[in-house]
Amino acid sequence: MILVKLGGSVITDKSKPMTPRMDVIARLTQEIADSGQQCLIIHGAGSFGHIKAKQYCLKDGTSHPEYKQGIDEVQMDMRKLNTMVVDAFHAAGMPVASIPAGAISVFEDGELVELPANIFKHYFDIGITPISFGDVVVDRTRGVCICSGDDIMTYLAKELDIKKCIFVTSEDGIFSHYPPDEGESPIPEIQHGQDISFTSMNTDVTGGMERKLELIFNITSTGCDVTVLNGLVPGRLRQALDGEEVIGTRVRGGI
Ligand code: IP8
Repeated sequence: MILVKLGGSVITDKSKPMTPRMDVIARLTQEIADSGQQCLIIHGAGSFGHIKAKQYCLKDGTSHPEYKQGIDEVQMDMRKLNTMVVDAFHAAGMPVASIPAGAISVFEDGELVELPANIFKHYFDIGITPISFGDVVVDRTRGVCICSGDDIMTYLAKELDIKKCIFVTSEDGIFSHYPPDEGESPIPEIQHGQDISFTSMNTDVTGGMERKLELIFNITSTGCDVTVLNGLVPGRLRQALDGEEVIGTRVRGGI
């Protein structure tokens, strides 16, 4: 079982509200279908989630005067993006089951505490690819908060004892400084827990690369290997799914 995250910066144009990259979505879903690997898919929000989530301060709960409208809009926008991803899987000949985090997960003060992993496992066992995504979710402390696709990845990797995770991003891998220099190669391999001092980074509502590496270390702590690669380059996801060496950053699982 391979856990794959299709990052929001790959499947959407993050600089333009509600702008999907339909060609990239179609190609990545086809690469997954062609690999023949049984995967669990999570996707990010990109310009369908982060802009309004920030506008309505949904990460911090219900403090914004128009938070109800915010919850409604962001959940609806995320379902629109999810439908596009689901349609692309169908076009690639893969049956999928959409499982919105907002419908089944519970947070406490910004931490994911409940997500019925058995539902994902059940669909997987009967040959249907489960697909979830970053969402607005209930939070017992804050009222609501934002669940990142990365939170779902971390939770499921632990609960389902996953051995391989792939983060499909819009960059070649993890770099120690951002933005990377023209033609610079990513750090090819990072050991679990290795200290990387980032010199600058892009941030969005769920944090930047530093937070991502923290989450990745959470995953690798269970012995799972993580690969971060560039999904804008055709074939790289397929290579990683086939177990081939690929340009990217590999974070070794360590127990
Ligand atoms: O793009 C964020 O998910 P991510 C979800 O995986 C929302 O961080 C709704 C902003």
